[in-house]
Amino acid sequence: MRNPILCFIERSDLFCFFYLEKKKFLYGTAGFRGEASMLESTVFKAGIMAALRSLKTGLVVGLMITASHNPVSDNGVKIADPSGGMMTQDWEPFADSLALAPDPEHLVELIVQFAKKENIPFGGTQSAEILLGRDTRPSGEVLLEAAKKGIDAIIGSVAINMGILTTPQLHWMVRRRNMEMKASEFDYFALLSTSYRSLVDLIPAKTLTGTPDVKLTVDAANGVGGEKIKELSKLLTGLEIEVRNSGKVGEGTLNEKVGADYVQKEKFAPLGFGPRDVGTRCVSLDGDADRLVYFRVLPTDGRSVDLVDGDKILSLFALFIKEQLTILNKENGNESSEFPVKLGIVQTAYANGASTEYLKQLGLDVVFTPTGVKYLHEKALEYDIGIYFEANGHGTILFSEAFMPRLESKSAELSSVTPGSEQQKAVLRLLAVSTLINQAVGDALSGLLLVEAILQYLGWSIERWSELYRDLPSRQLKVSVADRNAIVTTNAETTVLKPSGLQELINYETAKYPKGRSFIRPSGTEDVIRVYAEASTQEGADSLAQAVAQHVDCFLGMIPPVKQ
Ligand code: G16
Repeated sequence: MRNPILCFIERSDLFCFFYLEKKKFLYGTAGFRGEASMLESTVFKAGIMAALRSLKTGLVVGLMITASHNPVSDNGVKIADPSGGMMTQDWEPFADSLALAPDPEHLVELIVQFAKKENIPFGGTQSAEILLGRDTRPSGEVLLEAAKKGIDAIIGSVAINMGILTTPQLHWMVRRRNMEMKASEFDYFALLSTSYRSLVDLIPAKTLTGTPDVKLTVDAANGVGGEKIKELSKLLTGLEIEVRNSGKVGEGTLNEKVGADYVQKEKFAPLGFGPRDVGTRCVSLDGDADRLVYFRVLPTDGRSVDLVDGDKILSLFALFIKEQLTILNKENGNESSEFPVKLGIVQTAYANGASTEYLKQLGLDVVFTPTGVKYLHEKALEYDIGIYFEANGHGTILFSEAFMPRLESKSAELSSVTPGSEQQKAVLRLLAVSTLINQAVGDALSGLLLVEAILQYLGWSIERWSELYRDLPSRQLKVSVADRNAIVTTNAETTVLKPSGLQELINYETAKYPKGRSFIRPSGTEDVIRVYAEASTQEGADSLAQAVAQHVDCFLGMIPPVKQ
C-alpha cells in the first residue's frame, strides 16, 4: 500500500540503507557524528528529519555534512533550523528515535506518528526546501547523496546542493533565505568585507598611530576554511592574510596537529608554524571554520604558544561593545541612560576562571550553560545584545530582533540631529558589528574580521590583548569509557549526579589545590569522558586532572587517560 507521506515505500532505498546500517548514533552536542563509513543510514534519516522540519515550519532548513574538529575518518550531519541556528532541541528525541529505529517498518511508523502529532502538512500546497552543504572530507559526497535520498523520500521536498561550504556559511544562507535576503556565497563575502570596511573607516584618527601589524597568518586546519578565507581576503584592504594548512594536496591532513582544537588543547603551534612566526599574529580555524583561536609563537622554544582563546575573544568583544554603549549613553561628556541596553555574556564551565572574573569586573552580567553552542545561543537570545563564546573558540554576538529596530531608529535620529558625533559613530559601529558577525552561529571568518577591526580600533598588538588578564593554569584530559552516558551531570555540567560517589571524590581532590576547580562531562562528539582542571599552578592543574581522570577510570574506564 502506498503511504501518503512517503515516496520510499515503493522503493528499495529504505531497505538498502537499513541493510547498510552498522552502528546506531544519537543526536549529540552538534548532531550525529562518528566514523564516516558507519554513517550512511543515519544521514539518510537526517535527510528525512530535515524535510519534515521544513514542511512543519513552511520555511527553508539546512543540512550540513561535517564532523568539524574530529579526525578526517569521521563525519557527521547537523540540521539548521529556519532561524539559521541549531535544530530545535524539542525535535532531538525524535531524531534519536529515528536513528535507533530497528527496522524499516518501525521507521515508517515513527514518521507517520510524529507527523500526526506535529500536524505536519503533506500533499497540499506546502513544500519543503532544504539547503545542503558539506565540508572537504572525502566521505562528504557519498553522505550528501544519502541525505538527498532521505529528503526525496518525503513527498513535496526539494534538496538544493549548495556545494562545499563552511558550516557557518550554510547556517547564514538558511537564515538569509528565510528573511528573503540575498543569500549566495558571493553575498556572504560581500557583506563581511563591506561591514569590516565600515568598522575600520569608523576608527578614530588618534588610534591609527598605534595600528597593529597588517599581517595575519592563518592556520586553516587543512579544512574548508582555507580556500574560503583566500576568497574573502581578495575583497579586503589593509589586511595581509597568509593562509597555511589550507587543505591543498601535500599540505597535511585535516585536523591532524593543526587547527583550533589542537592549538587550544595542546597549547602548541600547529604544523607549518614555528620559530619563523615569532612576533606575528596568528589565528587557527577548525575543520569547518566555525571556531577560531588566536596565538603567538613564543621565542623560548619556537613551538609553545601564548594562546588567546575563545574567552579572550569574548572579552575583547565585550570590552568593545560596552565601550560603544558607554559612548552612546554619554551626553555632553556626562553619563546618562537614555538608551538602556541589556548586554549579557554567556560562558560554559570550560571558561577560564580568570576570564569570568575579568568580565564581572567590567560590570557585565555573566551566565553559564552546558557545553554546546545550541545552549549558549539560546541563552544569548535573552538579551538585547548577547555575547557567547566557548573557550574552544566557538561563539558570536547576537543582536535581538526587538533591539535592531531600536538601534536603527537611534541611528536615524542621531544622523539628523548630531551627524558626525561620537554617539552617532558608536551606533554605526554597533550596526556594522551586527552585519559583520554571523547572527546564525559562531563563524571563524566573521569572528576573525571583527577581532582585526577591534584591534585596529584599540591600537592593540596581540601581546596587549593577551595581557587583558592572566589565565589560570588548566589541563584537559579525555578518558575512554565503555559507556559515556553512564555519567550524568547537572549545574551547567559542574556537578556529577551519576554514578553516585564520584562527585565527592572530585571535591576531595579539588580541595587539595589552591584555586582548584575540576569537572567531568561526557563528550557529545567523541566516545570519551572529558576532564577539566584548573589550579594556581600548571603542576597543580595537571595533577588534579590526572587524579580526577583516574577516579573516572576506576568507576567506568577502559583505557588510561590521554591529553586532549
Ligand atoms: C561542537 C559543538 C561545540 C562543542 C564541541 C565539543 O563543536 O558545536 O559547542 O564545544 O563540539 O563538544 P564535546 O565536548 O561535547 O565533544 P564542533 O566545532 O566540533 O562542531
